[in-house]
Amino acid sequence: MIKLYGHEISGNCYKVSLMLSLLNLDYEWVRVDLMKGEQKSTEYLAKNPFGQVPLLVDGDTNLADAQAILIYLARKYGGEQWLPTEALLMARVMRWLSTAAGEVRQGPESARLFHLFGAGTNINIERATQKSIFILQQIDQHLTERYWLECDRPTVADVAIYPYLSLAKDGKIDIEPYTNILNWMERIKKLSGYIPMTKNE
Ligand SMILES: N[C@@H](CCC(=O)N[C@@H](CS)C(=O)NCC(=O)O)C(=O)O
Repeated sequence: MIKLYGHEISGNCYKVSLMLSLLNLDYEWVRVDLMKGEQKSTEYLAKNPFGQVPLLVDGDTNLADAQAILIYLARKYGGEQWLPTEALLMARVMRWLSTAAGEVRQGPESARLFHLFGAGTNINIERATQKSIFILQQIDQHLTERYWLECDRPTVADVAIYPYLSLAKDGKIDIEPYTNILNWMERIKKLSGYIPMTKNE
């Protein structure tokens, strides 16, 4: 059975558990206690030398990084639905995975980390807030005439971007002005197999 090593507070782990659930795949949740530093234990570093969650183990396959795991799951178990193979569509979907690991991480993800764990995180909260506003405006604008980030259906792009936007309030980022994002998040919540983040607790 697939194993997901993760922690319930992590939006990156939520990306993966959400994808697994949307694909209707059974998996075992293996809790890695980030507060106790279990991700830096010798045993865990042997599985993921980066010392981070999420980590997916599927048979002999051992894969770290939420975005990489989404690609793996979509291609291996999701057919064409979640990750198109046509050159331009695939590139457009991949662009959102980069945005998740780039602008969204520097914005809402960092703001959340700061407000959950405080100044010890060395995060510049003014900068993270500014970056949050920038990327929320961009995504809201992008969604003006779209139901999904790309294609005419949900893809890994939506799964990669959704978690930290839905958690933006933890970072004291006001999402209310972004009506297109709010409507898009409601559509995601209605997908068959959708689970809230708390399912990991
Ligand atoms: N690029 C990685 C980043 C993963 C990451 O930052 N994981 C955090 C939790 S969200 C973590 O493990 N932090 C603990 C640490 O770095 O010690 C991904 O997208 O999965």
